[in-house]
Amino acid sequence: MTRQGAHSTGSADTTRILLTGAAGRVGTQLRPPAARAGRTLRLLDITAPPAIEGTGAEETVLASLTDAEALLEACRGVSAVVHLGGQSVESTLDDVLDRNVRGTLNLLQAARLAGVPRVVLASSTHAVGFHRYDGAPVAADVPARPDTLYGWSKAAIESAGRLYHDRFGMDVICLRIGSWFPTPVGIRGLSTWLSPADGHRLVEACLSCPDPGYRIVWGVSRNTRGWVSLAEGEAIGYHPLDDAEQFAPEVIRRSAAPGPADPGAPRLGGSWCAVPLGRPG
Ligand code: 15L
Repeated sequence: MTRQGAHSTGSADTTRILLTGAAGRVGTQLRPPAARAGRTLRLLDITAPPAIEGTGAEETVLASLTDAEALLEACRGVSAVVHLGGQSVESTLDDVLDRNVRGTLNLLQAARLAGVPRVVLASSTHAVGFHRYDGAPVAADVPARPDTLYGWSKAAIESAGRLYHDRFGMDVICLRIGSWFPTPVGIRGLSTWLSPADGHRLVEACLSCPDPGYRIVWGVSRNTRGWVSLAEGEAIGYHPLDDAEQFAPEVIRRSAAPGPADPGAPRLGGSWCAVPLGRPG
């Protein structure tokens, strides 16, 4: 393995973290719990992150993932990057290429040049959305089976992380995030939910575990109806505590009865497997 610019530390330095997509829904949820004494969050987004309560030391960088110079400056002096930025739903090929594929490659390159040893990448269930749950938890190492152009771009992001790990020894953890919302959305959400508290637990595990190397880890809570393996997350110290089941009666009451569209084992991507490809969501 060649180590240039970035290297695996084995340590768990979390004093200055670059958070991309910091003005987004998940980034905003993460800021207060990620605050801690002795840590500075460097928030990067194209729009100013909102002022919210409960945050700690923060710095703001207004920059696009397409701006390689700005990304390099943003990566200087940080101990890790948590990359949430980019396109978060289905969109045109240009959108997913620019915001997710090029944006992530730009960020990985900036992190490498700045000597950042660890990068956490937000991937998604939709990178493997065509896999079915047949009763056995789906492992994190199943091959890519994207359900959308967006999902394909997330598979590309995982693969870009692998490239930077193999070439430069950077620690890269890809989070196959399920559905990170305050409460589960719809019947599928009872299986794919990631509570905000567990999302924070997951990110902290990624930041603090020693020598992760390259990994893909599912980002879901400990859902009674869960479809995916928690073993890969537990191996890095992610022990989810929440379960969507507490919301099941209400979710089921509000949801229409399941139709005949997907009569067999459910596909992980749910209805995303049938959305028009490339149509902005
Ligand atoms: C995702 O990847 C999306 O970013 C998010 O908005 C949710 O829709 C989630 O997947 C999901 O599958 O629920």
